[in-house]
Amino acid sequence: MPQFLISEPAESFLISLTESLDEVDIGIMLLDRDLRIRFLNRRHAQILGVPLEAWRCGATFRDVLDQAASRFWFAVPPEHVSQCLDQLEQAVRSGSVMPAHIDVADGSRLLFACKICPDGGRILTYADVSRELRQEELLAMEQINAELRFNNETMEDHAAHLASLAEATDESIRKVEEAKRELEREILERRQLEARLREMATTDGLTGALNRSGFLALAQAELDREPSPGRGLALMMLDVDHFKSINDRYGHAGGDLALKHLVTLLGGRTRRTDLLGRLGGEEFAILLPEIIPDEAERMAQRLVTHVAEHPVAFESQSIQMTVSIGLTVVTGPDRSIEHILARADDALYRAKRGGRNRVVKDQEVEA
Ligand code: GH3
Ligand code: MG
Ligand code: MG
Repeated sequence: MPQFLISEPAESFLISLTESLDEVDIGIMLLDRDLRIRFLNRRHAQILGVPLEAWRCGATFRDVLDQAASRFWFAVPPEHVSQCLDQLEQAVRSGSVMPAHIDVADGSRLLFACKICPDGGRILTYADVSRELRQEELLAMEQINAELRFNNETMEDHAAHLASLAEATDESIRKVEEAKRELEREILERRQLEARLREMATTDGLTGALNRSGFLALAQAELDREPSPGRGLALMMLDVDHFKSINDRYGHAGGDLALKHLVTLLGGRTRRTDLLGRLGGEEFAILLPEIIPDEAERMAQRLVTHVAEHPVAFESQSIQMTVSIGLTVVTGPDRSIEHILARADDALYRAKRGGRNRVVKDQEVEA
Protein backbone atom coordinates (compact mmCIF):
# COMPACT_ATOMS: atom_id res chain seq x y z
CA MET A 1 0.00 0.00 0.00
CA PRO A 2 1.24 3.53 -0.75
CA GLN A 3 2.34 5.57 2.23
CA PHE A 4 0.53 8.93 2.46
CA LEU A 5 1.76 11.60 4.81
CA ILE A 6 -1.60 13.34 4.89
CA SER A 7 -4.90 12.54 6.44
CA GLU A 8 -7.35 14.18 4.00
CA PRO A 9 -9.91 12.17 2.02
CA ALA A 10 -8.49 10.20 -0.86
CA GLU A 11 -10.71 11.89 -3.44
CA SER A 12 -9.58 15.43 -2.62
CA PHE A 13 -5.99 14.26 -2.47
CA LEU A 14 -6.37 12.64 -5.92
CA ILE A 15 -7.75 15.85 -7.37
CA SER A 16 -4.97 17.87 -5.84
CA LEU A 17 -2.42 15.30 -7.11
CA THR A 18 -3.68 15.34 -10.72
CA GLU A 19 -3.84 19.13 -10.65
CA SER A 20 -0.23 19.18 -9.52
CA LEU A 21 0.75 16.74 -12.26
CA ASP A 22 -0.87 19.07 -14.77
CA GLU A 23 1.66 21.72 -13.73
CA VAL A 24 4.82 19.67 -14.38
CA ASP A 25 6.75 20.18 -17.59
CA ILE A 26 6.96 16.50 -18.43
CA GLY A 27 4.20 14.64 -20.30
CA ILE A 28 2.82 11.85 -18.09
CA MET A 29 0.47 9.05 -19.09
CA LEU A 30 -0.80 6.30 -16.82
CA LEU A 31 -2.08 3.11 -18.45
CA ASP A 32 -3.80 0.14 -16.93
CA ARG A 33 -2.53 -3.41 -17.49
CA ASP A 34 -4.48 -3.52 -20.83
CA LEU A 35 -2.81 -0.31 -21.90
CA ARG A 36 -5.97 1.76 -21.60
CA ILE A 37 -5.47 5.35 -20.56
CA ARG A 38 -6.12 6.05 -16.92
CA PHE A 39 -4.60 9.48 -16.74
CA LEU A 40 -2.98 12.00 -19.06
CA ASN A 41 -1.55 15.28 -17.79
CA ARG A 42 -1.95 18.61 -19.55
CA ARG A 43 1.62 18.74 -20.74
CA HIS A 44 1.21 15.39 -22.49
CA ALA A 45 -1.91 16.66 -24.24
CA GLN A 46 0.09 19.71 -25.32
CA ILE A 47 2.91 17.54 -26.64
CA LEU A 48 0.43 15.52 -28.68
CA GLY A 49 -1.32 18.66 -29.83
CA VAL A 50 -4.74 17.41 -28.76
CA PRO A 51 -6.72 19.09 -25.89
CA LEU A 52 -7.20 17.03 -22.78
CA GLU A 53 -10.93 17.19 -23.12
CA ALA A 54 -10.79 15.47 -26.53
CA TRP A 55 -9.74 12.18 -25.05
CA ARG A 56 -12.63 9.83 -24.58
CA CYS A 57 -12.80 7.43 -21.73
CA GLY A 58 -11.46 3.95 -22.53
CA ALA A 59 -9.03 5.04 -25.26
CA THR A 60 -5.91 2.85 -25.48
CA PHE A 61 -2.26 3.66 -25.91
CA ARG A 62 -2.57 2.37 -29.47
CA ASP A 63 -5.42 4.87 -30.06
CA VAL A 64 -3.06 7.66 -28.98
CA LEU A 65 -0.40 6.44 -31.37
CA ASP A 66 -2.85 6.06 -34.28
CA GLN A 67 -4.33 9.48 -33.60
CA ALA A 68 -0.87 11.07 -33.62
CA ALA A 69 0.14 9.19 -36.78
CA SER A 70 -3.06 10.32 -38.56
CA ARG A 71 -1.93 13.92 -37.92
CA PHE A 72 1.61 13.12 -39.15
CA TRP A 73 2.89 13.81 -35.67
CA PHE A 74 5.91 11.47 -35.96
CA ALA A 75 8.97 12.63 -37.90
CA VAL A 76 9.16 9.26 -39.60
CA PRO A 77 8.80 8.52 -43.33
CA PRO A 78 5.18 7.46 -44.05
CA GLU A 79 6.20 3.95 -45.12
CA HIS A 80 7.82 3.32 -41.71
CA VAL A 81 5.07 4.79 -39.51
CA SER A 82 3.08 1.59 -39.06
CA GLN A 83 6.18 -0.42 -38.11
CA CYS A 84 7.24 2.35 -35.72
CA LEU A 85 3.82 2.31 -33.96
CA ASP A 86 3.90 -1.48 -33.63
CA GLN A 87 7.34 -1.37 -32.09
CA LEU A 88 6.34 1.34 -29.60
CA GLU A 89 3.18 -0.47 -28.57
CA GLN A 90 5.05 -3.75 -28.25
CA ALA A 91 7.76 -2.12 -26.17
CA VAL A 92 5.24 -0.51 -23.82
CA ARG A 93 3.30 -3.75 -23.57
CA SER A 94 6.42 -5.65 -22.56
CA GLY A 95 7.39 -2.76 -20.28
CA SER A 96 10.93 -2.86 -21.58
CA VAL A 97 11.26 0.64 -22.97
CA MET A 98 14.61 2.02 -22.13
CA PRO A 99 14.69 5.78 -22.28
CA ALA A 100 14.48 6.39 -26.05
CA HIS A 101 14.18 9.42 -28.30
CA ILE A 102 11.09 10.17 -30.36
CA ASP A 103 11.52 12.73 -33.13
CA VAL A 104 8.42 14.83 -33.70
CA ALA A 105 7.42 16.40 -37.02
CA ASP A 106 7.60 19.94 -35.56
CA GLY A 107 11.35 19.47 -35.09
CA SER A 108 11.28 18.73 -31.37
CA ARG A 109 12.72 15.63 -29.79
CA LEU A 110 11.21 13.79 -26.81
CA LEU A 111 12.90 11.56 -24.30
CA PHE A 112 10.38 8.75 -23.82
CA ALA A 113 10.43 6.34 -20.86
CA CYS A 114 8.09 3.59 -19.67
CA LYS A 115 7.92 1.84 -16.32
CA ILE A 116 5.67 -1.00 -15.14
CA CYS A 117 3.66 -0.06 -12.08
CA PRO A 118 3.08 -2.50 -9.18
CA ASP A 119 -0.58 -2.92 -10.28
CA GLY A 120 0.57 -4.04 -13.78
CA GLY A 121 -0.17 -0.68 -15.37
CA ARG A 122 2.37 1.57 -17.08
CA ILE A 123 3.64 5.02 -16.37
CA LEU A 124 4.92 6.77 -19.49
CA THR A 125 6.88 10.02 -19.44
CA TYR A 126 7.75 12.37 -22.30
CA ALA A 127 10.40 15.04 -21.70
CA ASP A 128 11.09 17.62 -24.38
CA VAL A 129 14.89 17.58 -24.73
CA SER A 130 15.04 19.63 -27.92
CA ARG A 131 16.46 22.66 -26.18
CA GLU A 132 19.18 20.67 -24.42
CA LEU A 133 19.96 18.89 -27.66
CA ARG A 134 20.05 22.14 -29.56
CA GLN A 135 22.34 23.47 -26.88
CA GLU A 136 24.55 20.40 -27.25
CA GLU A 137 24.44 20.76 -31.02
CA LEU A 138 25.31 24.44 -30.75
CA LEU A 139 28.19 23.60 -28.43
CA ALA A 140 29.37 20.87 -30.79
CA MET A 141 29.00 23.26 -33.74
CA GLU A 142 30.88 25.93 -31.84
CA GLN A 143 33.62 23.42 -31.05
CA ILE A 144 33.77 22.31 -34.69
CA ASN A 145 33.87 25.95 -35.80
CA ALA A 146 36.63 26.68 -33.32
CA GLU A 147 38.58 23.68 -34.61
CA LEU A 148 37.96 24.77 -38.20
CA ARG A 149 39.07 28.31 -37.33
CA PHE A 150 42.16 26.91 -35.65
CA ASN A 151 42.82 24.62 -38.62
CA ASN A 152 42.30 27.50 -41.04
CA GLU A 153 44.63 29.73 -39.08
CA THR A 154 47.19 26.92 -38.85
CA MET A 155 46.84 26.27 -42.59
CA GLU A 156 47.23 29.97 -43.30
CA ASP A 157 50.31 30.06 -41.07
CA HIS A 158 51.72 27.01 -42.89
CA ALA A 159 50.89 28.56 -46.27
CA ALA A 160 52.56 31.83 -45.26
CA HIS A 161 55.56 29.91 -43.95
CA LEU A 162 55.78 27.88 -47.17
CA ALA A 163 55.45 31.04 -49.26
CA SER A 164 58.25 32.71 -47.31
CA LEU A 165 60.36 29.55 -47.65
CA ALA A 166 59.70 29.48 -51.41
CA GLU A 167 60.59 33.16 -51.61
CA ALA A 168 63.78 32.58 -49.62
CA THR A 169 64.63 29.59 -51.83
CA ASP A 170 64.03 31.61 -55.01
CA GLU A 171 66.24 34.36 -53.63
CA SER A 172 68.98 31.83 -52.74
CA ILE A 173 68.81 30.25 -56.20
CA ARG A 174 69.00 33.71 -57.80
CA LYS A 175 72.04 34.59 -55.65
CA VAL A 176 73.76 31.28 -56.41
CA GLU A 177 73.15 31.75 -60.14
CA GLU A 178 74.40 35.30 -59.98
CA ALA A 179 77.53 34.16 -58.09
CA LYS A 180 77.99 31.39 -60.68
CA ARG A 181 77.75 33.89 -63.55
CA GLU A 182 80.17 36.21 -61.75
CA LEU A 183 82.59 33.30 -61.22
CA GLU A 184 82.33 32.28 -64.89
CA ARG A 185 83.02 35.90 -65.88
CA GLU A 186 86.06 35.99 -63.60
CA ILE A 187 87.36 32.65 -64.95
CA LEU A 188 86.97 33.91 -68.54
CA GLU A 189 88.71 37.19 -67.72
CA ARG A 190 91.51 35.32 -65.97
CA ARG A 191 91.95 32.96 -68.93
CA GLN A 192 92.01 35.90 -71.33
CA LEU A 193 94.54 37.66 -69.12
CA GLU A 194 96.70 34.54 -68.89
CA ALA A 195 96.56 34.12 -72.66
CA ARG A 196 97.45 37.78 -73.09
CA LEU A 197 100.34 37.47 -70.59
CA ARG A 198 101.56 34.33 -72.33
CA GLU A 199 101.40 36.15 -75.63
CA MET A 200 103.17 39.19 -74.19
CA ALA A 201 105.86 36.94 -72.75
CA THR A 202 106.56 35.36 -76.12
CA THR A 203 105.75 38.17 -78.57
CA ASP A 204 107.80 41.14 -79.73
CA GLY A 205 105.88 44.30 -78.93
CA LEU A 206 106.99 46.28 -81.98
CA THR A 207 106.54 43.83 -84.83
CA GLY A 208 104.24 41.13 -83.45
CA ALA A 209 106.78 38.42 -84.33
CA LEU A 210 107.85 35.92 -81.66
CA ASN A 211 110.46 37.39 -79.29
CA ARG A 212 113.73 35.65 -78.69
CA SER A 213 112.62 33.37 -75.84
CA GLY A 214 109.31 32.56 -77.53
CA PHE A 215 111.07 31.65 -80.72
CA LEU A 216 113.74 29.53 -79.01
CA ALA A 217 111.14 27.52 -77.06
CA LEU A 218 108.95 26.80 -80.07
CA ALA A 219 111.91 26.17 -82.37
CA GLN A 220 113.39 23.65 -79.94
CA ALA A 221 110.02 21.89 -79.74
CA GLU A 222 110.00 21.62 -83.55
CA LEU A 223 113.56 20.29 -83.56
CA ASP A 224 112.59 17.63 -81.05
CA ARG A 225 110.03 16.24 -83.47
CA GLU A 226 111.08 13.70 -86.06
CA PRO A 227 110.46 15.12 -89.57
CA SER A 228 108.55 13.11 -92.19
CA PRO A 229 110.71 11.03 -94.64
CA GLY A 230 112.33 13.21 -97.35
CA ARG A 231 111.67 16.34 -95.33
CA GLY A 232 113.99 18.30 -93.10
CA LEU A 233 114.07 21.40 -91.05
CA ALA A 234 115.77 24.63 -92.11
CA LEU A 235 116.72 27.73 -90.17
CA MET A 236 117.43 31.20 -91.55
CA MET A 237 119.18 34.02 -89.74
CA LEU A 238 118.13 37.28 -91.40
CA ASP A 239 119.66 40.71 -90.76
CA VAL A 240 118.74 44.07 -92.28
CA ASP A 241 121.61 45.51 -94.28
CA HIS A 242 122.96 48.85 -93.12
CA PHE A 243 120.01 49.37 -90.88
CA LYS A 244 121.94 51.95 -88.95
CA SER A 245 121.90 54.20 -91.99
CA ILE A 246 118.09 53.75 -92.29
CA ASN A 247 117.80 55.03 -88.77
CA ASP A 248 120.17 57.82 -89.57
CA ARG A 249 118.25 58.86 -92.65
CA TYR A 250 114.61 58.41 -91.56
CA GLY A 251 114.95 58.63 -87.85
CA HIS A 252 114.07 56.00 -85.25
CA ALA A 253 110.36 56.09 -86.24
CA GLY A 254 111.30 55.38 -89.85
CA GLY A 255 113.54 52.52 -88.63
CA ASP A 256 110.66 51.09 -86.54
CA LEU A 257 108.28 51.28 -89.47
CA ALA A 258 110.84 49.50 -91.66
CA LEU A 259 111.09 46.68 -89.10
CA LYS A 260 107.28 46.27 -88.94
CA HIS A 261 107.10 46.36 -92.69
CA LEU A 262 109.79 43.71 -92.93
CA VAL A 263 107.85 41.36 -90.63
CA THR A 264 104.73 41.87 -92.77
CA LEU A 265 106.70 41.03 -95.92
CA LEU A 266 108.26 37.93 -94.34
CA GLY A 267 104.90 36.77 -92.95
CA GLY A 268 103.34 37.06 -96.38
CA ARG A 269 106.02 34.84 -97.96
CA THR A 270 106.30 32.09 -95.32
CA ARG A 271 104.00 29.20 -94.49
CA ARG A 272 101.56 29.20 -91.61
CA THR A 273 103.62 26.54 -89.86
CA ASP A 274 106.91 28.46 -90.13
CA LEU A 275 108.17 30.29 -87.05
CA LEU A 276 109.31 33.92 -87.33
CA GLY A 277 111.16 35.42 -84.40
CA ARG A 278 112.88 38.72 -83.74
CA LEU A 279 116.09 37.76 -81.98
CA GLY A 280 117.13 41.36 -81.32
CA GLY A 281 117.54 44.77 -83.06
CA GLU A 282 117.12 44.20 -86.79
CA GLU A 283 117.99 40.54 -86.63
CA PHE A 284 115.38 37.81 -87.26
CA ALA A 285 115.23 34.02 -87.45
CA ILE A 286 112.88 31.87 -89.46
CA LEU A 287 112.41 28.17 -88.75
CA LEU A 288 110.97 26.11 -91.59
CA PRO A 289 109.76 22.71 -90.38
CA GLU A 290 108.86 19.84 -92.72
CA ILE A 291 110.61 21.36 -95.75
CA ILE A 292 112.28 19.72 -98.72
CA PRO A 293 115.97 20.73 -98.26
CA ASP A 294 116.39 22.22 -101.78
CA GLU A 295 113.23 24.24 -101.35
CA ALA A 296 114.65 26.01 -98.27
CA GLU A 297 117.36 27.78 -100.25
CA ARG A 298 114.92 28.82 -102.99
CA MET A 299 112.60 30.20 -100.36
CA ALA A 300 115.41 32.17 -98.70
CA GLN A 301 116.29 33.66 -102.07
CA ARG A 302 112.68 34.61 -102.74
CA LEU A 303 112.56 36.40 -99.37
CA VAL A 304 115.68 38.43 -100.14
CA THR A 305 114.24 39.49 -103.51
CA HIS A 306 110.79 40.17 -102.07
CA VAL A 307 112.17 42.53 -99.40
CA ALA A 308 114.40 44.36 -101.86
CA GLU A 309 111.48 44.90 -104.24
CA HIS A 310 109.05 46.19 -101.65
CA PRO A 311 110.04 49.48 -100.05
CA VAL A 312 107.72 51.09 -97.52
CA ALA A 313 106.24 54.57 -97.73
CA PHE A 314 107.25 56.87 -94.90
CA GLU A 315 106.41 60.60 -94.68
CA SER A 316 106.21 61.11 -98.46
CA GLN A 317 109.42 59.15 -98.86
CA SER A 318 110.11 55.55 -99.54
CA ILE A 319 112.28 53.39 -97.29
CA GLN A 320 114.12 50.84 -99.30
CA MET A 321 115.97 48.04 -97.57
CA THR A 322 117.68 44.77 -98.24
CA VAL A 323 118.40 41.78 -96.06
CA SER A 324 121.08 39.13 -95.82
CA ILE A 325 120.24 35.54 -94.90
CA GLY A 326 122.37 32.79 -93.46
CA LEU A 327 120.72 29.42 -94.04
CA THR A 328 121.25 26.05 -92.47
CA VAL A 329 119.33 22.86 -93.27
CA VAL A 330 119.16 20.42 -90.37
CA THR A 331 119.65 16.83 -91.37
CA GLY A 332 122.24 15.56 -88.89
CA PRO A 333 121.83 14.36 -85.32
CA ASP A 334 122.69 17.71 -83.72
CA ARG A 335 119.27 19.23 -83.01
CA SER A 336 120.20 21.85 -80.42
CA ILE A 337 118.68 25.21 -81.34
CA GLU A 338 121.72 27.10 -80.04
CA HIS A 339 124.13 25.11 -82.24
CA ILE A 340 121.90 25.42 -85.27
CA LEU A 341 121.49 29.16 -84.70
CA ALA A 342 125.25 29.50 -84.43
CA ARG A 343 125.69 27.75 -87.77
CA ALA A 344 123.11 29.96 -89.46
CA ASP A 345 124.69 33.02 -87.87
CA ASP A 346 128.01 31.97 -89.29
CA ALA A 347 126.44 31.72 -92.76
CA LEU A 348 124.86 35.15 -92.24
CA TYR A 349 128.25 36.60 -91.39
CA ARG A 350 129.53 35.26 -94.67
CA ALA A 351 126.55 36.70 -96.54
CA LYS A 352 127.43 40.11 -95.10
CA ARG A 353 131.01 39.66 -95.98
CA GLY A 354 129.98 38.54 -99.47
CA GLY A 355 128.29 41.88 -100.21
CA ARG A 356 124.87 41.67 -98.43
CA ASN A 357 121.40 41.35 -100.07
CA ARG A 358 122.01 37.65 -100.53
CA VAL A 359 121.65 34.12 -99.14
CA VAL A 360 124.55 32.00 -97.92
CA LYS A 361 123.98 28.40 -97.03
CA ASP A 362 125.88 26.76 -94.21
CA GLN A 363 128.15 24.19 -95.89
CA GLU A 364 129.07 22.24 -92.78
CA VAL A 365 125.67 20.69 -92.21
CA GLU A 366 124.62 20.27 -95.78
CA ALA A 367 123.44 16.77 -96.48
P1 GH3 B 1 124.92 45.49 -91.15
O1 GH3 B 1 124.56 45.59 -92.55
O2 GH3 B 1 126.31 45.10 -90.94
O3 GH3 B 1 123.99 44.66 -90.38
O4 GH3 B 1 124.85 46.93 -90.59
P2 GH3 B 1 123.75 47.53 -89.62
O5 GH3 B 1 123.85 48.96 -89.66
O6 GH3 B 1 122.44 46.97 -90.00
O7 GH3 B 1 124.17 46.91 -88.25
P3 GH3 B 1 124.46 47.60 -86.89
O8 GH3 B 1 124.52 46.46 -85.90
O9 GH3 B 1 125.68 48.43 -86.98
O10 GH3 B 1 123.34 48.56 -86.58
C1 GH3 B 1 122.07 48.07 -86.16
C2 GH3 B 1 121.24 49.25 -85.70
O11 GH3 B 1 119.92 48.91 -85.49
C3 GH3 B 1 121.76 49.80 -84.43
C4 GH3 B 1 120.53 50.11 -83.61
O12 GH3 B 1 120.45 51.44 -83.20
C5 GH3 B 1 119.40 49.82 -84.54
N1 GH3 B 1 118.30 49.29 -83.87
C6 GH3 B 1 118.27 48.20 -83.05
N2 GH3 B 1 117.01 47.99 -82.61
C7 GH3 B 1 116.22 48.96 -83.14
C8 GH3 B 1 114.85 49.27 -83.07
O13 GH3 B 1 114.06 48.61 -82.41
N3 GH3 B 1 114.39 50.34 -83.77
C9 GH3 B 1 115.20 51.11 -84.53
N4 GH3 B 1 114.68 52.10 -85.19
N5 GH3 B 1 116.51 50.84 -84.58
C10 GH3 B 1 117.03 49.80 -83.92
MG1 MG C 1 122.06 44.88 -89.83
MG1 MG D 1 122.42 43.27 -86.83
